[in-house]
Amino acid sequence: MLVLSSCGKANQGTTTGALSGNAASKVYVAPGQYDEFYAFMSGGFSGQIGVYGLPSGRLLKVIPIFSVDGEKGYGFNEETKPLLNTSHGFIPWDDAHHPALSQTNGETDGRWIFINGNNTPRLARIDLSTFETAEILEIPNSGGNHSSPYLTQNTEYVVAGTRFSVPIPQKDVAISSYAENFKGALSFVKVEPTTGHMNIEFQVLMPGLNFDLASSGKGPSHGWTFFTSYNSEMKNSLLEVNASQNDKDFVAAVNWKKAEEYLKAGKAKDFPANYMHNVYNDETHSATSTAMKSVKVLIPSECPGLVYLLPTPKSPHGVDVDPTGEYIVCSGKLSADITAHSFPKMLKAIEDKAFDGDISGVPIIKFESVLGGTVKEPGLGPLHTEFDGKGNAYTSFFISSEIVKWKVGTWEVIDRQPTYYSIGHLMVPGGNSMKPEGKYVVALNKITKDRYLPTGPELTQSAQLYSIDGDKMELLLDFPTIGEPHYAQGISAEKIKPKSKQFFKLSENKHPYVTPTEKDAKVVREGNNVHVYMTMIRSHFMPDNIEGFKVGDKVYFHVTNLEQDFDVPHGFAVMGATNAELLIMPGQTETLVWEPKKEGVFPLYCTDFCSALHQEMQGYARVSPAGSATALRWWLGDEKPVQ
Ligand code: K7E
Ligand code: CUA
Repeated sequence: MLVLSSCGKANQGTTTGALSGNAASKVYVAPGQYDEFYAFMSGGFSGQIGVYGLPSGRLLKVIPIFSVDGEKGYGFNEETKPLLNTSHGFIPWDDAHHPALSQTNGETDGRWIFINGNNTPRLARIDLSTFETAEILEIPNSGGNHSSPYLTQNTEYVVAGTRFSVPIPQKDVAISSYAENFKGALSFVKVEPTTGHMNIEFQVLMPGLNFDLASSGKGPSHGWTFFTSYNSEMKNSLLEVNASQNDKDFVAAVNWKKAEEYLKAGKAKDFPANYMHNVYNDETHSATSTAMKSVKVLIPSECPGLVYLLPTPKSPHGVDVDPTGEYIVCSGKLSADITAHSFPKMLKAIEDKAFDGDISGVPIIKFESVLGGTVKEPGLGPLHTEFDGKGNAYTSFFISSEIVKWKVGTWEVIDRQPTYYSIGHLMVPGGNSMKPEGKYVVALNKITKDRYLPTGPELTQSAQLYSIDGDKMELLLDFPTIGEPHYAQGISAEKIKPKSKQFFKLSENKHPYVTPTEKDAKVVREGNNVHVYMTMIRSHFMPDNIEGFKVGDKVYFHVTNLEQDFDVPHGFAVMGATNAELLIMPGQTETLVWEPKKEGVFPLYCTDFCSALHQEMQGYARVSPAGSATALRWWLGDEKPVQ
């Protein structure tokens, strides 16, 4: 029996020695020069994406998605709060594993990046012109959105397969009734081609398996999506042992083009479901939440040809379709081999009805009829595979802590390199698309041990960069990452850089509380709510002094950044606010709510060093006791107040 743990060998001498003399020059990006690639790495339990440059490994930005971020006010300002609404209420955190760049004709196009939220099942879309979260969609009938987003070759769909099967619809039942009551939903989320807006088109109601990872077909296999699963034993306790009994589990192959036919033919059932759809609008600079009430569900036993099960050895984890779309590469995490299913053989087996029974009406294809090839004993604990577009595959091995390079079709191992330590996913830029960009493979490691200076019990997470230009992989660089990187995506900088937004046009700002010029600045009381229409520009606020707030008021600072230039955000903070700062981009309006609890005079100031007179960018808010007669008045840089 294999033990799932790191070999964790402390072996620094060897690895330093393994670096060839010119490794440093291969990752050196001279001051003022740009990196060749963007790398987007999931933050795992940080709920974010870290954006790095390759080959330097320099951190460029952290994009907050499922987790609040005080640095940017994300999830604290009124405009972004709705993005984190769910049917369970406001949730300021999630666990994000798999970023997926949008694709056109099987090639990354640099428009959006999607990522899954595991814990409270969600899918997010990030706009790559602003590098900000643009949309979050909750996934109902799901528990642990792990096999997601794994989009199709023209971004027709992003998918969301449930890791934990759950009662559908949710209800109060005995956990021991797992086998009869629990089901696994595979969701297909349609992406509107111009706006990117997501919408759950349909769910496939599967037996109670644990769906783990996914990969959508390409070229000839376009129209299908493949999901690995484990726990074909359908157990609900001690899965470590109980779900490792069967020699083979399954890959579920879903024909989504067929599903579209069934939808058109009215075969889908409307299931009640509660989930939130949250969309950020670049014109109002604000997000809205919509409560959704039902989903369309397809039941495989009523829809022949919709889904098949491919037996796959030893609790498969990763599934990765190669760039030609012919092979479906599966990594049985307890297997010593890598199994590749053949898509053409699968079609033939379906035609010949080469089945080995079924589960809940889903036919099981005979293993021998679908097997395309096996990489024999390449290592221990295979997890994930990426491709380089030259016919080579790179598979990560968690237990033996290495990357193994092998040839698609001949199944021979060509090279192996150790990772430090315990690699999970790996990433080649474009390595999951039809047009991999190659050049590098990045190892995303689970354990760092002795690779960095210690920082108490928690060590940094880490990535390693290898060159794959030659026959042999070459380790070039270690660099720390934010959170726990699971999967990552890489893309040529040229596909994103020219489209990057520099500022928002003030003339297009449709925020309901925009203050377009300093002359429009004002303070308006509506009962206990006080709305401050404030502007900011180097280096002052309008108004900067305000009197007449009272204990018990709810003060809304609606702050508009009037700058119309690149890289001039201003920050806004007020003493005693129980949330975070605002960090406002040029042309944008954001709102901070302040509920003063004490009387006194409290400073407010700009938090982002914006000019030589940044320290002068400040003001005061005077708070009087509840019920006092202090008049509401404010100063627009004059001696005389407005009131
Ligand atoms: Cu293998 Cu969540 Cu993609 Cu991590 S999963 S390793
Ligand atoms: Cu504005 Cu500092």
